[in-house]
Amino acid sequence: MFDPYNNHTCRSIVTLVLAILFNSWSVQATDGHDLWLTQQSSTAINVVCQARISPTLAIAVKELTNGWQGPKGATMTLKISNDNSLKKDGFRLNPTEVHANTELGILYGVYELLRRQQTKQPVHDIVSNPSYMYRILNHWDNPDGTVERGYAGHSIFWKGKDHLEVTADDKRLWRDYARANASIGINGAVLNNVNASPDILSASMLNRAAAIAKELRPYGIQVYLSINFSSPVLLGHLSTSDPLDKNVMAWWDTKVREIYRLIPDFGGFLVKANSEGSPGPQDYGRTHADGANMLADILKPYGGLVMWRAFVYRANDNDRAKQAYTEFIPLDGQFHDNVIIQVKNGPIDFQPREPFSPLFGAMKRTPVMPELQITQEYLGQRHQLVFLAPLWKECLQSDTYQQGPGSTVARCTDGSLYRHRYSAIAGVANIGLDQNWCGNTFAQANWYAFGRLAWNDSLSSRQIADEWLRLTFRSATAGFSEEGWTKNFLSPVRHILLQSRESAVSYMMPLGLHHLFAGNHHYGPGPWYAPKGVRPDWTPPYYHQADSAGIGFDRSSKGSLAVAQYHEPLQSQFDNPDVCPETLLLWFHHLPWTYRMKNGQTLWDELCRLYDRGVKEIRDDQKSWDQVQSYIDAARFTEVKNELWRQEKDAQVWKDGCILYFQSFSRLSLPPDVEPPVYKLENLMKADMLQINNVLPFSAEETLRKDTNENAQTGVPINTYQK
Ligand code: BDP
Repeated sequence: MFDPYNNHTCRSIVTLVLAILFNSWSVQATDGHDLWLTQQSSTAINVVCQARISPTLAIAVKELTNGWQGPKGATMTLKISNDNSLKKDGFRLNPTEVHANTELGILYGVYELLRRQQTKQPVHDIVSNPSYMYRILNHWDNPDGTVERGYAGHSIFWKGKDHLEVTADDKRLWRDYARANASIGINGAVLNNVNASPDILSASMLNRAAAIAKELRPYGIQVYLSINFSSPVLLGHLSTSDPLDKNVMAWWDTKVREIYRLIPDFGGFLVKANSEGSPGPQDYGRTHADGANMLADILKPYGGLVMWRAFVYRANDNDRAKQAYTEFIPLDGQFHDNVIIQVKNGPIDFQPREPFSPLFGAMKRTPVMPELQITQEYLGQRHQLVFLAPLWKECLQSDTYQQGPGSTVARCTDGSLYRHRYSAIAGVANIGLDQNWCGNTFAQANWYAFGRLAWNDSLSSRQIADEWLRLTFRSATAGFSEEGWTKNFLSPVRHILLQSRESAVSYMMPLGLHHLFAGNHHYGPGPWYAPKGVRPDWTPPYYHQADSAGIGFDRSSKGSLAVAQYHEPLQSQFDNPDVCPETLLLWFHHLPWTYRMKNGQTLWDELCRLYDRGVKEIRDDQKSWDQVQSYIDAARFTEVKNELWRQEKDAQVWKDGCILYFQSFSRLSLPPDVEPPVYKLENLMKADMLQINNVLPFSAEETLRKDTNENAQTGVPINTYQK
């Protein structure tokens, strides 16, 4: 007789059906568009607003009314005050009152109050001031609607020159975007790519920028534009863009007037100049300071800023990591006071791990703003779960020693140590037209983390992860007990988040290795990648320097001398492999394969073990994720499950590609506890590393070869294999 409980397949089906039913009854599905703003409330509240209701205050009242989780029928007073313990956007909060010196301060206070209610944190006499005055997203969006290094669909702002009309849908989307930003304290958006098209300053594009600004304004988001330094030539048809030329200045003057007529609270310009082939003042024998100051002087009467990027490097220099410092330090003190120098967190380029840029703290007479990358260009893009708060915290907490111990990057840039007029921080956005904005559910956590850290750079990664997880997932599981949810969902998923960046470093570039990508897509591994004609500093061998003697870039006093750009005691520490942090060892040193690590292992064995550990950690994540199935809706569960499946495969390719390639130099065998590779180096080297999914492991290759032979007549192409 058929006995369902003795039949394995049947038992699985019964379990699956029960799981689906249980899941669909108890967990509400969502498409992720609401981000971390998922809570709705039906608890009544009276809001007393002691100020004239403006669009911003109307939003504050609406948010409070819709999201209130406190006692039923409570009264909350919103009040403009004159409190000198509060900075411009700061607020004071207690269970019955939010007060601030500005309307925006009140809005931020309301969002904080609701966040505290939803994340079960106490609300009593809280004073909160932002760490940075300007908390800005940089969108690398092009006027044609594409997004450079964007992995979440097309631009939310631009659709091409022939689609500049503003629709009701556009406006709704921009308001949703503004609301999400305001809820985490972001107050600025650069609307276009740093590789700026001159068209952005055309009258028709400016009109659209003005329409965007109009929707963002009530939420306190100022708009900025990236400009092309050659705009006077390219758009204005002048014969030069020399910043000291009178006609050029007059052109910019007229353009800036036009912008402020359309956008009275326009924030200013972001400029990438003389970097990666972009035009700049050096094309005319002028300095970065000449270029930045010319624009700054024109913007100054309107209160506008110039954010001038220090991401500069030339081909054929002996060490790309040194160049920004070399070019900018001599200019310290020459910039006018509405110029801020925007510096990427590391000296090279948003790698999984870099030391902090030596410009932080070293530029003392010019404000410097950190530029972080939210879009995961070098960290698995939309396909890998990597929570970036730990990476950013590592940079912000690094001690530069520039003003004695405790001179962290955060304190050198947020106004605590250097009293400049302005302080700012930027994050390269991961936002696009995808329904959930960011390409995958967990990428939203990085947008959230950037905003929270820009507001409070002393928050821990764990605090941010906890908040985000609660805000994003808890309301859909109202039927689950607090205890069960915390134990079975919050803690394991928090662990996945907090470990994810270190896992990515392990399976991609441990021990200070960097830029090992197989080409400009910056996705899969290619330590071997060095096609003829490509600039050396755009190829991995320039960075890893592997040879039969060892591996790593010698930036010590015997090498490129990059260590000299750091303040003591870091300079001596980085210079000596015995005391250099092992996480940065191969960033600063070229060491023998048999070099002894602190744990007694050889460098080679340690490298292999770290690659191996990275892969295993993703497998652990997969197991943990499977356990949380009943706490999340089926769509998001499956989405993350699939991505983790892919991430494990990617990690394996990274591990095998790097270990096998480096082994061709080390000639050493893998330690016995490291799992042997499943790919062949020759196949990895031939494969398209943007499509890691198409690379075949050994066993699949064998099967395929057999199949293809058998099906020789049908002509099945080799790449039709599907796992
Ligand atoms: C690199 C990106 C490139 C950007 C550049 C920049 O690959 O697309 O234009 O940074 O920040 O990491 O200017």
